[in-house]
Amino acid sequence: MNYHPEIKFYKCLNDYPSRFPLEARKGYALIGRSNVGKSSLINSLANSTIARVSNTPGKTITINYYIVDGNWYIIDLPGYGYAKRSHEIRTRWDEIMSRFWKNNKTDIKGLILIDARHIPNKLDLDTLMWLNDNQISYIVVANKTDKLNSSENQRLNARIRDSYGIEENLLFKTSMLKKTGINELLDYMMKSIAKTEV
Ligand SMILES: Nc1nc2c(ncn2[C@@H]2O[C@H](COP(=O)(O)OP(=O)(O)OP(=O)(O)O)[C@@H](O)[C@H]2O)c(=O)[nH]1
Ligand SMILES: [Mg+2]
Repeated sequence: MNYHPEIKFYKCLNDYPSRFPLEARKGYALIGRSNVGKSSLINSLANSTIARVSNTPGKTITINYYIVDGNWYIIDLPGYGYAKRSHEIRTRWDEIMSRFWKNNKTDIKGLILIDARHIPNKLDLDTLMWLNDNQISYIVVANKTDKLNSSENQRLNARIRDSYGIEENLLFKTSMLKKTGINELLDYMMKSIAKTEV
């Protein structure tokens, strides 16, 4: 499959859920550490440069909504865990995230994007636990697989399955650099959105 949906920038929000758009009812929100490739993923899915990619971690500090084929969202959430951010910004990030999920009357699933090279740290595990506690369903996408050698690549599935406790069918491996794994991921997302009833 080499289908690319029409993905358009929809809205940028930097504040509270009273202003969160509710026009479309479903979607995926990208959750991940800064610099893991969230914006790159949006560009790869769209096959065009619509999201800003940067070498400066923490660039995306707003909530960016993209609308896919006119009826569901991909939401680029601010990357978490950028060490240089102040405590105050970090607290605000937590608050925005918890309001985002709690007040969203739409059916938004999580797409946890991780760096394939790294094992989860406390922040990752806390985020995971928070999603579980709040019954938000999610998939895990291990990106930057181009940075792994072949034996690391072979061990990747088992490593992620063990550290994230996720079923294999909810685990995807991608490289935005080499453009691998994107079709499989997109295919899954489109099917799961089609099945979502809201
Ligand atoms: N080698 C490699 N580099 C990647 C890949 N995906 C993204 N990058 C690079 O990683 C850097 C960060 O990418 P972004 O897409 O801006 O990451 P982000 O998660 O949106 O970052 P924030 O918005 O800061 O949270 C950029 O230099 C990308 O080119 C990949 O699969 N392989
Ligand atoms: Mg970004």
